[in-house]
Amino acid sequence: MSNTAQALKSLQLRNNLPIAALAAACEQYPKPEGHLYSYGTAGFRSHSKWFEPVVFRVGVIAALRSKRHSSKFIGVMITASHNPEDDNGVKIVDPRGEMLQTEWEPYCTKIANAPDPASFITALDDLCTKFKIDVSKRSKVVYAYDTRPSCPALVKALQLGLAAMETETINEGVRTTPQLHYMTRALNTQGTKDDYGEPSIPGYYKKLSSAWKRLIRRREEGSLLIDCANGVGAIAMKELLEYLSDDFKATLVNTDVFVPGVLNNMCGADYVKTKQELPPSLKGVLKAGQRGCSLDGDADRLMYYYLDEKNIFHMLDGDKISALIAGYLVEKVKLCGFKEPPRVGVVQTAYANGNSTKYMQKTKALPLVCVSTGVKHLHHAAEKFGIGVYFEANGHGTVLFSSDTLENIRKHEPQTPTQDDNTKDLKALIDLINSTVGDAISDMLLVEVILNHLRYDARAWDSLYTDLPNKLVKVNVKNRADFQTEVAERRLTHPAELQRFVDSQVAKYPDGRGFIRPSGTEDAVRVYAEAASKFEAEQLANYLAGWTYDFGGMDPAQRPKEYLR
Ligand code: G16
Repeated sequence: MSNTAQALKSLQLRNNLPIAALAAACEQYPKPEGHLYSYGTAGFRSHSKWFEPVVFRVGVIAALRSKRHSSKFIGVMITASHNPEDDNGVKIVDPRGEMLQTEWEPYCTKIANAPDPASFITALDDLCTKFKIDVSKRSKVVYAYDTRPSCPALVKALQLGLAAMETETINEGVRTTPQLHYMTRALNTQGTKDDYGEPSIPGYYKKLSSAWKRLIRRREEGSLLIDCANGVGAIAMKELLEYLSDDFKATLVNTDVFVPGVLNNMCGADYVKTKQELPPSLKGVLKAGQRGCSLDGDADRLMYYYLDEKNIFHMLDGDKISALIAGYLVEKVKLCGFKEPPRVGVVQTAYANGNSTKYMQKTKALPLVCVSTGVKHLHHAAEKFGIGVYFEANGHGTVLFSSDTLENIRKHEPQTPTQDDNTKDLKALIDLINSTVGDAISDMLLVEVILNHLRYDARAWDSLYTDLPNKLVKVNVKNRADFQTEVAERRLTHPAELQRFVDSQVAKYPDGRGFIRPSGTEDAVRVYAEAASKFEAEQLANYLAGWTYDFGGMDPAQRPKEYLR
C-alpha cells in the first residue's frame, strides 16, 4: 500500500467527504514544495506557474461554501487584475456578490497549503466541522476568468475541484470581475423580492444601458477616450456599446486582448495612478479638454483624467470620483423630498488624499470613515450608511443602498413634479450602479451621467478640491509579514523603530502625512507620502522607502538609488 493510501485509510473524518475523488484529484495537482499561499486582500495571487494546485483547491472550497449557503450559487473569478500578465489570482464570491466572508480566509489558506492529499482532506474536514456544513447538500458554482494566457489551464484545475464535489456549474467564460459578481447575485435573487436583474451577461448590459437611457439628458459633442488596459474590459466595452446606441460616444484604445505581454503594460488604471501620467499610447490621441479614463486588467478599477489647454495632465482618481458621486447623491436625496432622507456617507482608506477627506467632511459635511485597504473592508463599512459611497484612491469602488433605503425609495410618494423627476432619477441610478463590487464600466457610466446632469466638464469636476501632491512607492522586501499595522493601516506596530522614523520625518513637512503597509496582493511593502509641494511629497516618500528597504532586511548596498536614507 502506498504512503498516501495508508494515510487516507487512517483518516478519522467527521464529515462525509468524497475522499477517493478528492484524493485522486489532489494527486494530479500536488502542492509545490516550499511555496506558501495566502488568501489576502483579493483572494489568492501568485505567479501563474505556482497556481494550478491552489485553483483546484478553491474549486472544492467554493463547492463547500455553496453547501453552507443551502446550495446557493457561489462565484469564482480567476484574475490577477492589475498585476503583471504572468501572475494570476483566484477569489471566491459570496451569494450576494460580495467578497468571501473573512472568517473563511484562514481556512482557505490552510487548505491551499496542505502538503499532501491526507492533510488536504483533513483541512477540508475541519472547515466542514467549524462551519457545520452539510456535505450531502447540492453545490452550485458560477465562474469566469480574464484574458491571461494562464487562464485555460487554471480553469481545468478549477473544473477538476468542482467535479470532485459533483458541483453544478455555469462557465461564464472570459468576463470582467464585476460581471461575475453581478451574475452571482442575479442567479441567487432571480424571482425573489431582491431580484438583481436577468442572470445573464446580456441581462447585465440591458440593465446598465436601460438605466443610462433613463438618466442621460442632451449629450455634449465629443467622445470619451477609454483605455481598456488590453484586458477583458475591452471585450465588455465593445459589447456594451452595442446596447448604448448613439448617445454614448466612446473611443476605445488598448484593446489588444490576446496579444502576449501587453495586458496592463504601460497602460490601465494602475499605471495612471502610480505614475500619475498619461499612458504613452494615449499621447497625441487624447485632445486638450477631452475626458479620458483607464480601466484595469479585470475592469474593476477606474481612473479619469484630462489635459488642460497647456497639455498638462490632470488625474481624477478614486477620491475625485467619490467626491463627485457623494456630493451629487446628497443633493439628489434632498430634491426627492423624503420624510426621512437616507443618510449618505463616505468610506475611504489611508490612501485617500488629505484634501479629499477635508472636502467631504468640511465642505460637504458628509459623515466619513477610514478603513483598511481592500474592498471587503470598505464594503462592510459602507453598509452602515443608508447610502454608502466607498472608493479607494486607486479607483476601486461603488455605492451601496441599504435595504431600508431601497424600501424607503420604493414607497416614497413625491409631492411635486421636481420630487417626482428626482425620485425617478434615483431609481435609475440604483439600476446603473453595480453595488456588488467596484465596477469600472458601471462607475464610468455613473460619472458621465453626473457630469451630464451637473453640466460639468473635467475641469469643473477637478476644481471641487485640489489634491495634495503625493507619491506611492513599492518596496520589495524579504518578508512583507515583518510589517504589521494598526489604525486602518495608518501606523506600523512592527517594526516600531521604523514607525518612529516615519513620525520624525513627517513632522518636518508642511501638510505632511505618510504611512507604510504590507501589500495584500503582491510580495511587497507600499509606502505613501503626501506634502504641500510635489518636491516635498517625493522627498518624503523616498526617505520612507529608503528606511523601509533597510528594515526589510535587504542588502543596503543594493538599495535603489531613488530611495533616500
Ligand atoms: C485589489 C483589491 C483592492 C486593493 C488592491 C491593492 O485590487 O481588491 O481593494 O486596493 O488590490 O491592494 P494591496 O495594496 O494590498 O496590494 P485589484 O484591482 O488588484 O483586485
